[in-house]
Amino acid sequence: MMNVADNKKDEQLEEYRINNDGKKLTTNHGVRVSEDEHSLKAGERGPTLMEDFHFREKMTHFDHERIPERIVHARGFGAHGYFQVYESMAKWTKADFLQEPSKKTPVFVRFSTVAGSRGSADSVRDARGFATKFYTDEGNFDLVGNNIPVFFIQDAIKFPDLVHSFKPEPHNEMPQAATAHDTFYDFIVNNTESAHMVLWTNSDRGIPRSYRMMEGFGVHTFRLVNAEGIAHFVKFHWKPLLGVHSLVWDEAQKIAGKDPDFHRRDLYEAIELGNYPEYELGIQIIKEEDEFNFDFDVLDPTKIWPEELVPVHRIGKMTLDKNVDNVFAETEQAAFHIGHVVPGIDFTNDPLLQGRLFSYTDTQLLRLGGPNFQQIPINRPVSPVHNHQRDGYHQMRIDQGQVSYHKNGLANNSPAPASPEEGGYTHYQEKVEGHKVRKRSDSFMDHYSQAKLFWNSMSMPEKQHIIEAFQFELGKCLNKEIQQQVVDMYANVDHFLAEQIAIGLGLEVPEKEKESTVTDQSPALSQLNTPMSAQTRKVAILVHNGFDGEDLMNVLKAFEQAGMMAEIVSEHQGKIKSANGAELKVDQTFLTADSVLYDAVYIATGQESVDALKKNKKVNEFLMNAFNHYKAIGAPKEGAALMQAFLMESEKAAAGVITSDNTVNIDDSIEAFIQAVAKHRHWERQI
Ligand code: HDD
Repeated sequence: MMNVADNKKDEQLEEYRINNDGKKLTTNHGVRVSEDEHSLKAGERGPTLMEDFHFREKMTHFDHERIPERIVHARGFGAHGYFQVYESMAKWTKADFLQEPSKKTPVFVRFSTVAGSRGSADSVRDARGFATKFYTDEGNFDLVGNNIPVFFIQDAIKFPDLVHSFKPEPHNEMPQAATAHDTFYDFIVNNTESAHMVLWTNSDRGIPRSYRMMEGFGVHTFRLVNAEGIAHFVKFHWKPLLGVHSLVWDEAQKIAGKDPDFHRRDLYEAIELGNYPEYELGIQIIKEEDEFNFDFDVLDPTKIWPEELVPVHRIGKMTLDKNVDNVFAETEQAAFHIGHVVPGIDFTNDPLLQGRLFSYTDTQLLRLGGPNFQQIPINRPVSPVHNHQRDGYHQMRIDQGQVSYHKNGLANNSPAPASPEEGGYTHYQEKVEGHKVRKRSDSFMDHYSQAKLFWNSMSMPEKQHIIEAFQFELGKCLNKEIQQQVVDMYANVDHFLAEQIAIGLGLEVPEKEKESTVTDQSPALSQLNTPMSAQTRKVAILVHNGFDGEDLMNVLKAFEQAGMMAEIVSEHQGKIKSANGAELKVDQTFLTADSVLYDAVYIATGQESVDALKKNKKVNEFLMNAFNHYKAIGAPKEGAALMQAFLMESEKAAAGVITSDNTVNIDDSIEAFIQAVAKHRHWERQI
């Protein structure tokens, strides 16, 4: 972890941290309280007295403890960290935090789901928010992105409609945190610019394995501007070093019940254990003069710039190394705004971006109760703030002096505007002229080509998941016409996709002629082409009394060396004994754990242990789910017997199930198992 002296934001937050250990209880006015269990009454059985200021204050504060949740991205989880650039980006931008590799810029990241309310489950099908606040020496830069590089709509004026359509339906407030309902798909078929993004949300991207294994995208085209005033179009990416990986849908649904906090727990635990999540910042650059040289409009937020066409330069790395001390104070009160930019980073005329520039401050005024939300510790920049803005609810500053206006003579015109050389922000001088119109450019009208590009780029298992996701989502729609309209809409993308959805729902298969003619692929879009690693993967070791102690010690050592995390799962908590009488502490039982909460399962060796596991119905369910969710299963020696029922199916079914006979050296099977874990899932079983 970056030490405090190294991190200006942490140093600043330290001033606000309160340690209550060993302290005396007081009111908010600092008066010590002598009693906190009984309100002040007129007689032991008498009425409570108004003069009980401690009761009144405690109750009033409690009554006011909630603030409105975010209208979107209500459920989120944040962490602190830092960012370092690999080499100076001076040729593209003058942004100070992108110049010096030795400079560590503090960051705060909040990950979120979009549709669900604050108490909803983490593993729902949805886009994920990926919002980063860089506390730079020149002020805060917020990169408020998602884990999907495109958006549903092209113009911000449609955002309230989009959100109303995916939120629970107003007449019965169902369903929670899900797009599988009529109003959402009614919106989609009537706003076909969404075709591309809906393909992404119904792909594996909609159910990430972990916030640590998820890409992030700024989505919009921004500008980088260098010291000479030369601008380039830019798109921002976050690339997780652990690769991009997802759950399977059945698993995601089960997790929503078994552990609704699955993603926040995963992030929290990883950071506590020192497995700091790392993401590289990538940029794609297009020269201003090349603006019209592509078959997409660079201002259209429903389009990607295929990486094979416009390469992603990895320019630096972000490390998340500290959990928050207080979720409400930090994560809930964090206020991101796409308009928070620093010199060297500027906007474009993307109509979605332009509208967002209004919405974010507006929403904080309500949510955080007034215009001084920038002074809340998590939002405060580490650079100095001096201006003539005054007063308002919850003003924390005591600005001194007689003068609160510009220009002034009484205070020598201070604080005074800074020249560009002194770090003053100057807007890129783009020439704009035009008629006032409520219109969209024709160059935004191709809604299907990139959806087809995405589809073409998927591997077979990924395509199968998309088909099943549509069958599920539309299967939950009550209106048959809407279902058919979605199928007809996707016939414009890919006929096979539309046909498969139609078959699953008993609908009419549309004609083939409509299908997009795009044949290109972008391999970078398939998650199977991202890094695979066993590091930080969580394994359940199923074990019972009578296990082979020596084998298990070797297994635990090997897992640790591979950077994996193991939990001992058994029938009851407390301790179990090996065949030789060695004791082992149990972490979870078959009641508290479930295979959906692990990346892989390992059956410990030892005849007595395996025999006991065999008799347990829950073990069978554990293994069946792990198998059906394509996870690596280690079942060497006696454990192989537990896998017989699954392995009889076919050779493909055996993929990722590591067995061995009793004579084999355990080390070989451990190594094979670790490699199987690194593959994330064994999709061969699907076919
Ligand atoms: Fe937004 C929150 C991302 C379009 C209006 N948005 C919000 C958050 C993220 C995004 C990650 C949560 C920030 C946090 O953790 O506090 N939003 C996006 C992306 C978009 C997008 C990637 C498209 C490229 N958003 C968008 C539009 C509008 C908004 C078009 C309105 C014109 N977004 C909001 C908001 C929120 C918000 C209502 C709710 C809470 C908040 O801002 O602070 O203002």
